[in-house]
Amino acid sequence: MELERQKDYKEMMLKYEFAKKKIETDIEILLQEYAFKEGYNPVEHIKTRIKSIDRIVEKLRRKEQEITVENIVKYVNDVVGMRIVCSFIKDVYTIVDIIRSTGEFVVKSEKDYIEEPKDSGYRSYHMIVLTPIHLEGRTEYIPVEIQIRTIAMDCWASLDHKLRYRYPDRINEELEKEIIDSANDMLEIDKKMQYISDVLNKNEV
Ligand code: 0O2
Repeated sequence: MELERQKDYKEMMLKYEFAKKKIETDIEILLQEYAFKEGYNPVEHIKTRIKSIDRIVEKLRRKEQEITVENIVKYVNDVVGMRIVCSFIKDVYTIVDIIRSTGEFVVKSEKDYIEEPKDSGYRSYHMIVLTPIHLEGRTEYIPVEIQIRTIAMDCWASLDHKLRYRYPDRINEELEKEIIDSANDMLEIDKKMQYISDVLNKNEV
């Protein structure tokens, strides 16, 4: 692809690589410190990725934008994406608070798809944070999308993504309803597990 040969494209992708490394380290330190202080680790696992060029192009097309480096910077906030999967619903908000309260990132936007799920049934908490990268003589702020969700929400999202990707034209109204139902089943599991965890926590005191 022509874009990939351009010097400014390569420079932009290098900055995204730096931002990925920076946020991975920062988040790991924040969460390890929390686990040490509280004696409880809310995180199951964390995954960070750089969006593939094909997915970047697809996103720009979806937004009806020309495929240029400027438009990637302007319209694609999730070139660097981090997913934090945690145990219980309350853990999601604990992690959101930890990220909000550190001075290290600037929180640009937040979307609570747990309080207000998407029509598809998708649940997750999204944050776009601006991550500082320190370059020669200057600091630049690179956006990173952080998705925070429970294991149950993550399980549903992975399967939903797989089905939609594999069968883009075969999900009819009936199957769409089944997918939404299964998202609601996952919510029930999350609520039950949260209840059990709360009861056990209370008994511990
Ligand atoms: P991929 O391949 O996962 O990266 P924006 O990103 O803000 O410009 P939008 O659509 O408003 O555009 O963002 P939104 O909805 O806040 O978040 C988009 C991302 O959330 C998606 O990224 C998915 O990762 C996830 N997501 C949103 N809705 C669904 C859903 O119904 N099912 C599943 N499985 N995931 C969802 P991408 O770029 O679309 O894809």
